[in-house]
This record gives sequence, C-alpha cells and structure tokens, in this order.
Amino acid sequence: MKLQRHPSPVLLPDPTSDWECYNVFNPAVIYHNGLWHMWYRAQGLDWVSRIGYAVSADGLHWNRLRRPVLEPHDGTDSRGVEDPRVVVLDGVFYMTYTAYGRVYQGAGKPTHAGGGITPMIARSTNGITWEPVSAIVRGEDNKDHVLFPRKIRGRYAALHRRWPNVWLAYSDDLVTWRPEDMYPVYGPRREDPDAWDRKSVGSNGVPIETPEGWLLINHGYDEGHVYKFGVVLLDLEDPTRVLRRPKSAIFWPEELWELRGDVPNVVFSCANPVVDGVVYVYYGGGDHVIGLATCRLDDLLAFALSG
Ligand code: BMA
Repeated sequence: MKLQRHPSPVLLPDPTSDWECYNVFNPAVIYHNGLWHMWYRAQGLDWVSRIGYAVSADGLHWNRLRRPVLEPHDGTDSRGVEDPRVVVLDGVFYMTYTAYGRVYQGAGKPTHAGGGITPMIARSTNGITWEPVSAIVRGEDNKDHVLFPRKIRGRYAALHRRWPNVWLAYSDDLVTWRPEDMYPVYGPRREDPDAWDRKSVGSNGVPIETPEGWLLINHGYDEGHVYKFGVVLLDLEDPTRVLRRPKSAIFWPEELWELRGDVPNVVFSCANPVVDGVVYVYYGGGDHVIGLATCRLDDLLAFALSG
C-alpha cells in the first residue's frame, strides 16, 4: 500500500508576498458546500508562521487571499501560528493549530528555544475571521492536536500529543479540557529496531470514520529523521483502543521537493479529506511547498485491517 503522488506541488511560495515568499506548507483542507477550502501555514520575510486561505473548485488549482487569515496576537504565539487542522462541527469551522511563542506558560524550563508551544483551538463561522477559543493544555511540549468530526459518547474529542505519546482528550464544550479526561493511546514503536516510527509519532488530519473504526493517518520517524506516514485504526466508541496498526509506512519523501527544502526529508500532513471514496492527503514537502497524494478509502481501510 502506497499513496499515489500528484506529479507536481499544488501550491508554491509567492515571491511577490511579504508573508508567504519563503514557505507554504502543512495545510488544512476540507471539501465543503461544493468547494475545496485550504488553510495553510506560510512564512515570509520575518520567518513568523501565519495561516493563509485559498479556495478551489477542483482541489488542484487554488486561489489565495492576499493577506493571512490568522496571525500572531500576543506573546504566546509571537513566533508563529502553525500546522492548522480544520473540521466543521455544528455548522461552525474549528481550527486546531500550534501557537509558538516567546512566553512560556508552564513551570520549569521552556520547551522550545526560549519559549513554548500551545495546542490551540480557534473557531470561525465564515472560514476567514477566526477567534481563538481555548488551549487543550498549557505549559508542556504538546502539538499535533486534531478534533474528531463528531461527538463520541456525547462529548467532543481530540487527539493531541503529549510527547512521546498520542493522547485522547474529551470536552463538553470545546473550551474546557480537563486533565482527568485525557488518556494515552499509542506511542513510537521503540521496542522494534526496524520500525520507521520508532522515535516519534503524531497525528495527521481529521480522523476518518469508517464502519470498522476511526482510520487515522499518522506520521513518524526513526533516528534518521525522515518523516513518513502510516495508519492506525481506533475503536469507534472508545478511541483509546487501538484495533490495528500495520507495520509498514504508506508514504515517504522521494521527490526533490520533499528531499530538499527548508527542512529536508519531510512530508508532513494536516489534512486527509475523503471525497467520493478517495482520500486526498495534502502535505507540506520539505516545509517549503504543498503537495497532494491520494488513495481509495477502501484500499486504505483494507490495508489497516491487514495490520
Ligand atoms: C514538526 C512540525 C511541522 C514540521 C515538521 C518538520 O515538528 O513543526 O510543522 O513540518 O516538524 O520540520
């Protein structure tokens, strides 16, 4: 099983822009009301990450807004807003994103070069104007968080990463996330010397609901730091239960725009919308451009069940 790569990137940095002239990568993408919507991470002259918006009729040709739709607003995100993942819940857009700031909100040592990261949630009724609503946790090394597309057992649910493990969290209102409602789900396969994901793992896009369980596409790497994608199948009503986790990866850097770039050997995805039975995996290549790879949902599920 391997994802099929579109022959060229679908979005490139814009050399005429101050905020997206260097890198565009790691987009959220959804198909909604007959259009493809993309929210993507971008870096320009000041190297601060912002979120831009683009819209498309076919998922390949994108029209972008001239200005970003989400930008840093205080010390908790002054170094950038990163890696958006978007889901529609109760008719409202919710974006999970990583705030990277000079302010560290925990006790003890900063987690990242003088500051810290915060797994944030923002909401929007139109996809353009966004309002931050909550953080899943504060003051720890935690990112790669993504909301499930529906309530589970009557509560909202999210995956997040309390390194090195992926955790599940429940909330009644998407605002309050209590530590006692968080459970570890899976981690790197450290005991397996050949595993591609033996050093680090994290979630990709919104979990895909199937009759067999929640199908997750995830990412990971070993000591070589080459980012690859794999799949994990979680129980529908109790997603702390891992049902399947095939050993082999389904996608890895091969093209020049993935092997090189701002960060080499990176494919990193925050989106896997399913349209007409096809999974569209949008991803950042080399933290520099946006690519697309696809597969049939049936094939991906059959592969997950074989693991
Ligand atoms: C991760 C994230 C991603 C990035 C990747 C590779 O930690 O920050 O945004 O694509 O590293 O640099």
